[in-house]
Amino acid sequence: MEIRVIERVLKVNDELALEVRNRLREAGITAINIISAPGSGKTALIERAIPALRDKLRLGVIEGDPDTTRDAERVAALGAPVTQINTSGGCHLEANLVLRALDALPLDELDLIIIENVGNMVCPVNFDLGEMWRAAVVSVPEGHDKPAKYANLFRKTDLVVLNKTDLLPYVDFDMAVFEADLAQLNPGVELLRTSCRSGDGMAAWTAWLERVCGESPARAPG
Ligand SMILES: Nc1nc2c(ncn2[C@@H]2O[C@H](COP(=O)(O)OP(=O)(O)OP(=O)(O)O)[C@@H](O)[C@H]2O)c(=O)[nH]1
Ligand SMILES: [Mg+2]
Repeated sequence: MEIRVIERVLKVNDELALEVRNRLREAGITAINIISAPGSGKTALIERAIPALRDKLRLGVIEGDPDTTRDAERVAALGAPVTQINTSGGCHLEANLVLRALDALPLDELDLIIIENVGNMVCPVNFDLGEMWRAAVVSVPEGHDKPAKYANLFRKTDLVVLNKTDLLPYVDFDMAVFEADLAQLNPGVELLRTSCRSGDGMAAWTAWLERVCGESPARAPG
């Protein structure tokens, strides 16, 4: 019985995600869904991308959090259009929330929307938000075992960002195990090593954003 209920929720979500995707396509906008545990650096990566892309892409942001507008305030301080979704305790974003958030963004003035999901490595994975691309972020202090333990997220992502590499000297992070687990789960997945603190890998991160923006029309099936 419970399984049927969950299937129904996902079906409704998928229909609304299609509506989001169609609306974005009509507006010529690429959308990226960023998923990670709380505190991995999702907002920090967005903060780094905003000034770097300023003269190249028109970037808007949808922030998802259970409570507060703090992430939206960080993004707005850098001058990017942003809207905050509060899930009131909910552990993931759903397409109906994103659909409403689109109404609060100037779609005709944007090329790219980054959707920052609620900090959680499990719940957001099964909910299509209408995005064209997914990025999974994991940070060094969380440990090298995260891909293996949260396999579903790492199987279903286009990009993996390993953030906080500036902390590598201070924690026991086995890069070989991390890379081997990732290769097994998602062969050939792109991996970026970044530090929002030192700036390492930031050029590759913003280059990835630019590249997927260019590739999205070809990728999106009718
Ligand atoms: N040392 C270090 N700290 C970082 C780095 N990236 C982010 N942080 C810090 O990590 C903390 C969390 O960063 P956020 O960007 O807020 O993380 P988040 O994933 O958006 O967190 P939630 O929205 O709560 O899920 C902040 O104190 C950041 O300054 C990094 O590369 N190195
Ligand atoms: Mg955040």
